[in-house]
Amino acid sequence: MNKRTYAGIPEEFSKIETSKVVLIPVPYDGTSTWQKGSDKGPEAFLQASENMELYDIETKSEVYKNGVYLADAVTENSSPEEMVEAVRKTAKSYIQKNKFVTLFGGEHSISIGSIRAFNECFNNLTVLQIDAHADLRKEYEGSSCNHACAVYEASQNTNLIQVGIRSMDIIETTIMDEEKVFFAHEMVADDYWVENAIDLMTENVFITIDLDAFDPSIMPSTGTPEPGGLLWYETLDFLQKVFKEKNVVGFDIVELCPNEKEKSSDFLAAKLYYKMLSYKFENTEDDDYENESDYKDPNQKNSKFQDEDYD
Ligand SMILES: [Mn+2]
Repeated sequence: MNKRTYAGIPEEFSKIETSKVVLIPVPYDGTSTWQKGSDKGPEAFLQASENMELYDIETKSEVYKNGVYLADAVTENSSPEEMVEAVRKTAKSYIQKNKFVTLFGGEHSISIGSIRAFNECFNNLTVLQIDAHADLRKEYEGSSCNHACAVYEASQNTNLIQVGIRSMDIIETTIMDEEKVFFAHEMVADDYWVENAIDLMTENVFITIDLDAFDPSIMPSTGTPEPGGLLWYETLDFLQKVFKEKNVVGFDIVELCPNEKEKSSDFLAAKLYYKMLSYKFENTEDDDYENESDYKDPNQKNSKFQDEDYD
């Protein structure tokens, strides 16, 4: 039997040796507090991806031809701490192979592991968190690896930028750096939040997207939906600018909590993932081979992926 490939792409584009992208599924839902089910997220995401058309109209590209290797899922779930460590190790092993590493959760606690891996491999890392919730608790329900603590560590040892936030506990105000937070209620009235957010970023950026950042009208299948969220095109516009102006070193997408009767959320997640790859590799396909050598090398920690000739 043939091995399953991401989005059903041909085997020639799915081999580890030649793929520029690695996708690591992390079907973990050990600490969620309200609706369970984000452990089913990766499977729903992969199924939706298999039913998605692979030509991206906007970037006029077929990004899958850069190769996307579907890694074995990280299934460690003996404890939140062990899961985080397994995610860190797995992600780091592929970063060290010079792959563009992406992860799909699972609940948001998996990002503690992804962020650790990227922070170990890249200098002056910015973590861009797009999320409805602040996730800044130092500890929750006896663990520092709870989903409510997803970016506490990042707030202490990376340049954390928070976008779309509209729910938090008062205790988190003592940790939050409001200068680097874009609250949803302020974003609606601010024409400059995109530029302002990008101005706060260092060169190397890891993006963590909690799907509950999106408005529940377009993303209902998530564990803790919050009204007043981001819409599709404003989010894509922001992401495209980040990919263009910064060296995005990897990303994760979390908290898809699939619902049998509501498949559009699965498709949003699938399309979002593919859009982000399309933005990452925009400009590399139609041009000549020179661009190959521009591909980021984690050993050149501050190298920029695309620096000129962008239009
Ligand atoms: Mn979150």
